[in-house]
Amino acid sequence: MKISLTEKSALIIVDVQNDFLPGGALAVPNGDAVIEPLNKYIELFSRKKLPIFATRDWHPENHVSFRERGGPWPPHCIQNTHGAMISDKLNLPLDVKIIDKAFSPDRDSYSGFQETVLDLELRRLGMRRLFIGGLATDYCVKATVLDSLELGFETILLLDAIKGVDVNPGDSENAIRTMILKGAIAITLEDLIS
Ligand code: VGL
Ligand code: ZN
Repeated sequence: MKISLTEKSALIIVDVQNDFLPGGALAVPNGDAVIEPLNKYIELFSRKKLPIFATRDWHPENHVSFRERGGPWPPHCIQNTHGAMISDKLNLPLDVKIIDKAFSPDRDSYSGFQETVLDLELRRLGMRRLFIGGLATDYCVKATVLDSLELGFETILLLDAIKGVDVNPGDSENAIRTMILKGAIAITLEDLIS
């Protein structure tokens, strides 16, 4: 499906952090495959001076989602550690807007909108159309896309710039199906008219 980059378009890059990449504490299989396509989207948005946001999973050391507290995950993305840093292979512009999330010890949240200023910032800038990619398809990308739709943004899922954890086989496919069912428009780079 062809879609154009309007002046009200923003790019949202979800959690492309060292811990979610090969060698990281919670590596997403082939997670690094999102970097090259994301760099192409970044280039297109930068060229048009459109805003680029990058979210970070930003947990305290004792976060409730960690196994030692009964959660499902090994410790990952601990605030200010190397694992929590956004990959330096991503060519982010200097004026990228970083959105930290899931920073409360006793609450997990997968969405970039939950308890953050992302919605406020996007509205302040007059953005209506959000292009969303990153990691992981079946967790933070899904939650961010569903909140984006709920908040009334035109929501574009970047199919060639997402990878999932797939704790259960098919989780990512199901997540993609759900996002599309709820109204997300799935595209790849060649669908973009700029
Ligand atoms: C994520 C698992 C745990 C994600 C974050 O960014 O998708 N997944 N925390
Ligand atoms: Zn997390």
